Amino acid sequence: MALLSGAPLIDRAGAVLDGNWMGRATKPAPNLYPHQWSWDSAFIAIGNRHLRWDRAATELTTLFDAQWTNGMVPHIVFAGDDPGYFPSGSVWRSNRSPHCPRGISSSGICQPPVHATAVLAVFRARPDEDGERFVRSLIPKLVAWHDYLHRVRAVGSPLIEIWHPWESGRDNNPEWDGPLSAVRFSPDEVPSYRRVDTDHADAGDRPSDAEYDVYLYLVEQLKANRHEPEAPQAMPFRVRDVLLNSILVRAEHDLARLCDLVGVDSAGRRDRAVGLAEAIHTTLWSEKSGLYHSQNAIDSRLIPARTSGAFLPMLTGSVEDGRLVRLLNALQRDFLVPVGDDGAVPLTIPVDEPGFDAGRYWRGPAWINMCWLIAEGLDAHGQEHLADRLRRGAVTLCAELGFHEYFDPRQRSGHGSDDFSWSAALTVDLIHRSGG
Ligand code: 9WN
Repeated sequence: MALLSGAPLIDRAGAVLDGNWMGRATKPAPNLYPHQWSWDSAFIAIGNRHLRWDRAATELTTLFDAQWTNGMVPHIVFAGDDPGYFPSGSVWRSNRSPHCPRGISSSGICQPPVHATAVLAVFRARPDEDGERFVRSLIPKLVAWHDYLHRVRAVGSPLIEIWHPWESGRDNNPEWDGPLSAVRFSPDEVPSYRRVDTDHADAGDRPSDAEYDVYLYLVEQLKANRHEPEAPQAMPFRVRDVLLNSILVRAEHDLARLCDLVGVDSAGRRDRAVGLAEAIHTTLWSEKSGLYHSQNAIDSRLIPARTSGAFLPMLTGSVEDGRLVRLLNALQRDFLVPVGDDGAVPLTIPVDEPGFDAGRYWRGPAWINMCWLIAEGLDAHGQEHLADRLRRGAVTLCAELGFHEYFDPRQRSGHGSDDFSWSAALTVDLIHRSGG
């Protein structure tokens, strides 16, 4: 499948990645996100491996240099106390945790673990001595990272919990509205603050002020617990995110592959992946909606919102046939918007879902990383034709409109930041892999 005539687009994508390079890592966007973000770095490395292999490897090494001693990989590694982003490192006070390495300023929460998948991709682009050295240096860190998730975040279930919407990577997705509305606090429990994201992006594309208040309240709760609560059951927001858990299944398999490649013992990793996949299939499937959902860990109920996260369990490679048919129908009927010749991209939520907002982030628009991830899951179930449609749609949007953070595919408009790194990087990956 040649996606498009790739060369000029790859050059433009490379220029975005070069422009956002900070010396040892890539910022997600020039102004809106001036630090290193965890899952962004994984997507960036997946693309940059085709252009600047050394940078792709350095990107991930830098991220894991900031790994906490308990294994957590922080969602932001701050490049100084840049006033252009809020909340900054001085708000997070990660040094309150005994686990945060000295001299590192980071947030105290994490993001979906795409990293083993990224390390495997980077290795495959250079399967020589350099590649092996890189893999060997990261395997113990990936093991510690996955172990942290199972040890600290699996509370009364094999499924991993998030304690802040930012940990999902899909911050103001409607899935979190219900659990967030149950978080009670008084205004004086949120220190006064000034948002700066709306200095760089249209306020209509960003979360509301009320959402920011809850985000900040949850940060204060985590800080009060020195970022690793002794009683996680008491955390006010606890969700078993369908996307994060599905990504971890794929990452466990990829970590086992990495271990096998360099002759390191991978005992138990595949069993762990299979066990987690089983928990996803048993707990997060709704026969009524014909979709997977996240679960509110506080009341054990599935969160009813229909979102593109519903398709991520395909990353396990083990969705049973009857369910697969229902997922594919829902994807094509309710989520996909046609783009160009035989391309399509999934909305974050269907147009008729309560809360749909075509331009507001994670409440409607299409994202390039979600196209990439869902296409991987489709491949894992023999649905290569549909996977290619998504890949073609993603590349077409970036070719036509530029490397925006997210897109309204119906109006053909770009939203959020321009020159967004993972849109550029994943476009490079999609074109390379298609032979374009
Ligand atoms: C908070 C950097 C990050 C992405 C997330 C995206 C957005 C941050 C924000 O930007 O979140 O982490 O300030 O809005 O939701 O997925 O990693 O690109």
